[in-house]
Amino acid sequence: MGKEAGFKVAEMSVEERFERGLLNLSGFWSFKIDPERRGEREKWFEQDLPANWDRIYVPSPWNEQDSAYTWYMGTAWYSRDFYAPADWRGRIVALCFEGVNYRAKVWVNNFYLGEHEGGFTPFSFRAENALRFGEDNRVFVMVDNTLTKKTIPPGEGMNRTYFDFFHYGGIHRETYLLSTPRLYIDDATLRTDIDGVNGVVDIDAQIVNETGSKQSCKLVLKIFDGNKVVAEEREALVSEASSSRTVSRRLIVKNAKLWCPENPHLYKLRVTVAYGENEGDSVETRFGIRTIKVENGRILLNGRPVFLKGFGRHEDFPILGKTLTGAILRKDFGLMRELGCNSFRTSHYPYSRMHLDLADEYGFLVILEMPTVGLWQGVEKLDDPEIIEKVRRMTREAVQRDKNRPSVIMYSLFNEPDSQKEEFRALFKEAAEEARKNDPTRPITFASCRHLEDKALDMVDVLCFNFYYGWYTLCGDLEAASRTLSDTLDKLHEKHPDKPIIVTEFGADAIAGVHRDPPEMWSEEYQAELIETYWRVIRSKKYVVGGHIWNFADFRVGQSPGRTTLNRKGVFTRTRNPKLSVKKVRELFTSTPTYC
Ligand code: BDP
Repeated sequence: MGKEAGFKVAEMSVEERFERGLLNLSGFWSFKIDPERRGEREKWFEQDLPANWDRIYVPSPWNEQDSAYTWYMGTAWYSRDFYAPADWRGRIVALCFEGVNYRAKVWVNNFYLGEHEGGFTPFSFRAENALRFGEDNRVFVMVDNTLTKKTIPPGEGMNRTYFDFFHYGGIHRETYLLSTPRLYIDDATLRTDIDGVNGVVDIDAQIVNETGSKQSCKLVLKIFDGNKVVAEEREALVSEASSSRTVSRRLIVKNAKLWCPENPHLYKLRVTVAYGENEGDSVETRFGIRTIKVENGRILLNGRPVFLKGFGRHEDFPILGKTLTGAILRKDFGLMRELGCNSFRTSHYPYSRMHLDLADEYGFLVILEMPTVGLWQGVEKLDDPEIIEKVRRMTREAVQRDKNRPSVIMYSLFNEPDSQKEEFRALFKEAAEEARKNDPTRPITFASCRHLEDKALDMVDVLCFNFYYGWYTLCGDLEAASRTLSDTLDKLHEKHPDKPIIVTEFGADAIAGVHRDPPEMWSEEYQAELIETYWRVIRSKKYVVGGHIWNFADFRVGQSPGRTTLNRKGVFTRTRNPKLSVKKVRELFTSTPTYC
């Protein structure tokens, strides 16, 4: 029975939910490239907006919005005005960026707010002291996408990247202002476990008091299944002036519905802290109740061994560059589901929140990869303290963002590093320490192309390998490729018998419309045949627990003699039209069960 008409508002608890203020800054911004780097010296952030600045859409890289910017690498300025609501006065306000490639420096009303390096992880700056509430405000963002041997990923030019994807520049993910009261929840972390039929949810809520005085608070933790509260805890606590404290509690969800690919059931945790007359803050995080473990050479999801079938992907689409909109993502996930995929790797950087939201909702098993690709020719010294600091920080930022997602089952800390060198071990140790410190629950790995020469395989929980027999070596010879793949896998397994193996990359370029009988490299037939050949070997090895085809769709790259404007290893074209191999992949994936 629903609520009766006579239900009294007074019966609703005050602390139920407090809304945060959010102001989305998507839209057309003023834009000017600054190839001579005059802007900072000439203090462009102090000026009135000159009428001759161009317009650019945020969020989206600048490259494909106008051909004048396609190959631009350097500094560019963004600016716009926005109104700061009058009732935000007295609150905390952060200016948040979900992703800016690669460096950003930010000013609001001539105040310098700060800078950030790294294109694929979020950052924010406190802005309340710079803002004028109830008035218009002006923000300037200076973005620099210059590649060097010390950027991550590294490179020396748009066509001299140490990674194989196009180096887009600009504000490519959402930007917004967020306001909270002065006593707020800074973080809510949760870990889940299974106890018989019940779900165990361990929650750490971090409460920060910037009100200037001691506050008596009420903390409410609620877990929702749809609209229904299925577990809850309330308690009184005192928050000291200028304090930050973490409250850890365990909630039990009776008869829990476990999150898994065939039923990705999501719960919602709401953490509320109420204080004073009627003030407070609430945050919500979706989660799934599931466990992930690596045991006896298997990856266990909720105790059951799983087999990962899917793709290495990229965020790439014409004009939008790295900004995959909701409609494109929906299309991609629909295609992946049709093919029978249950998994993908965020090769080679953390994807957008929206991207991973759909993975949570559709039940994909995601290997979250860090932007640490190309750490070989690009970086002369793997033990350079500057590199170590950046690797650690980017790893921390990524793990912090995605630690509550059920879809993320593993962290890949590098793609194809110089792991045949002894020095790589020290760098891997740093990255692994950072990942485990921020999240001890998920297995870690990296994608190796050094195979039997690799010196760091003992340090990972799961072995991941990229193979290109039949493409970069043993060209055109799928029989030899099959034999070599099989032998190499067996030797790797012999060396590391306790660790499960995933083949994280294998594939061949196919130019849509090129056909050859018998199959030849670059033809659609050859791509389909290579995929089938690899899949046969992968499935014949008990210790191999997954295979990811490289790549889901063709993607843009820099100019080089080895690429015809795109990397064509997609089974779909860049605009998601199927190549011949799609039919084959559907056959192979749908006949491969998720549980092995
Ligand atoms: C692998 C890289 C990937 C490339 C792929 C290729 O991990 O980024 O796109 O080769 O050459 O080595 O297609």
